[in-house]
Amino acid sequence: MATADSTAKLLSDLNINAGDWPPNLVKNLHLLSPDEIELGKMLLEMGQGHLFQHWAEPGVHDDQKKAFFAQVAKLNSSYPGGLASYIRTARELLADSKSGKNPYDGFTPSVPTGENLSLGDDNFIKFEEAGVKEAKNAAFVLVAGGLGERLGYNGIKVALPAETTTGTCFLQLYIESILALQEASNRLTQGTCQKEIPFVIMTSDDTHARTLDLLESNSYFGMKSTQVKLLKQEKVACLDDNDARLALDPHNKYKIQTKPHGHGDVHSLLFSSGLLKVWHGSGLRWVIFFQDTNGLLFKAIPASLGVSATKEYHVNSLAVPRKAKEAIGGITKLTHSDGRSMVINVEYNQLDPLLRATGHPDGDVNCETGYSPFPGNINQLILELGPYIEELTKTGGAIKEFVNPKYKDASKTSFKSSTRLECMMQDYPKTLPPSARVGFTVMDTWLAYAPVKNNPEEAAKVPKGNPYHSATSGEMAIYRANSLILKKAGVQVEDPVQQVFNGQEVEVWPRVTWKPKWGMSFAEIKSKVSGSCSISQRSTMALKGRDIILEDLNLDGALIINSIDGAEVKVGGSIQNKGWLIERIDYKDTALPEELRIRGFRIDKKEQLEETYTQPGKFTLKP
Ligand code: UGB
Repeated sequence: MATADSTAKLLSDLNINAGDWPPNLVKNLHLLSPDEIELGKMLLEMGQGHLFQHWAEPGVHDDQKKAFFAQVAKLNSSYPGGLASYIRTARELLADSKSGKNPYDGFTPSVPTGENLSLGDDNFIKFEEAGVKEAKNAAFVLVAGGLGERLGYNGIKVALPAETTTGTCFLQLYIESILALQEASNRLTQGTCQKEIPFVIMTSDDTHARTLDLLESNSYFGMKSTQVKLLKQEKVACLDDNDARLALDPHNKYKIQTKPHGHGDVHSLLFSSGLLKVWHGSGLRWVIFFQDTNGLLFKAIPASLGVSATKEYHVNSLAVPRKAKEAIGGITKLTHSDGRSMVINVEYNQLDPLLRATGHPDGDVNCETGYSPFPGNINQLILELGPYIEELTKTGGAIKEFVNPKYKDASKTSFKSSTRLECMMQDYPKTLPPSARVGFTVMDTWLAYAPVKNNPEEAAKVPKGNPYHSATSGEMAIYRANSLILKKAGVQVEDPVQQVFNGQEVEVWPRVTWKPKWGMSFAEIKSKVSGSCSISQRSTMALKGRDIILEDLNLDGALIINSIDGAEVKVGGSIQNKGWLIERIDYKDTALPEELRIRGFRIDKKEQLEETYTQPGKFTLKP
């Protein structure tokens, strides 16, 4: 009786009419704290009474009832504006989706202005130098919360080897690249204080523990552990119908079903972490965002950062030439009839209809260059920190969301399975004022973009000529880029051969790799190559040290050099051995490790010349 009395008192204190509340919740009210009751009130006001329909009598499942409110509290606090705001936005977006509203209604697309760079020319070298100087004023942010369902790999993607010649995984490559940039930048600007570039990794429940473990078991790949921060994104509530009724987990009636919200979460997480203000206070000027499996990315970063600094871009999107209808978004200027305008990524499936609807009867087609005039978004962004903080202070980091329900039928009244709101980090400019300086930097695809996203079966189905975006193509792209860079620096690199692995035809160049500290910029690489050098197609070269000079080197086999900073090694002469061969393997052969199977080949290390230099000094390697 005491319970019924106290419940009645609680209800009257809270100004709640018991008749308005689900009886199952009222019965359990005395179990709840004032904060939990407030959350319950909010849920009921937002039309979520169904969540309590299955609640048991007090004394049964009480722990699960408390766990339910703990989850609601988390969902509420991790979303800008709280759950009520999430539900309101969901209703609006679901109504728009049902009515088929075009998100670009009233906007006319046009080609925006940006910078087109070509490796090694004067412009490129000028921007690259400016970028290396600026790098010590940058922070890097890797979005790595996605599991990569399309790749079907069992581990986290950043643990995958970017290439198997050295076995360097993506996370190691990224960390070593940031450290190399840090060193090059501090060296170039000869600052008295040696700045450390902060590195943030956005994880999710799917990736957090394994990312932390990868870092810890490898001593953070040489970075100070204090330089790295992990920010975990939370999932968002799933929606069962057009009224945005929250979905319950099919296996647990005291749990709201959740799904990933997308990489756009990175902005609100950075904002709420307080890091942006700390960075600003310590004089940083740029935040550079990147994705989990692009082994070429850091080849494009210095010059792109130079473009940002020189052109004072608030937002700079890295882009590659895009074939019309290719499955990457196009960077587009959108001008509204009311005068608003923005430069934004328009997803490829929306660009063609948008063009057709706005006076371009052929839609998304190539221009005289053989490419679409709209550059392809590779989702690496450079934001200027000051304006970024200003904008996030207004928005709290909330990014324009979208919803993509799979409807049961044309009436669009019910879904095949629950849906949720999603957001993308590249949609950040959508809320910017027209005065914001938004531009892009285009570089050749071979230099800047080779992600690992597709599993062998899917990659093999990609139409000929289109990128596979597989582990096979991602690794081969690294050898190709390094070979082409050396070629540009004056080395005679033999032409590639075509080979098929896992049903994908790829160019196989010499397997050339180097530690990022060997060469972060084209100018630096060029300065480390002299005389007449040549590398045959069947060769492998791994330069694992900073101060290695190639001089009159003729390589036909495998050459591996390990050296500490300060050991200056001049390598030349004719090096010939059986080398390292590429051996084809079948991805279905489960006796082999998954990270090899998904490439369709492994490296058979027959014979090599390997030298290690552990003392500072000047050395010559000339067989
Ligand atoms: N990611 C997260 O950190 N959290 C999430 O909730 C989801 C993803 P995908 P997607 O490179 O060509 C993007 O799945 O989303 C991370 C752009 O939107 O690899 O299909 C995840 O770990 C698209 O415009 O890519 O497409 C990964 O690092 C185009 O540019 C990153 O987000 C495309 O990438 C991307 O996730 C591309």
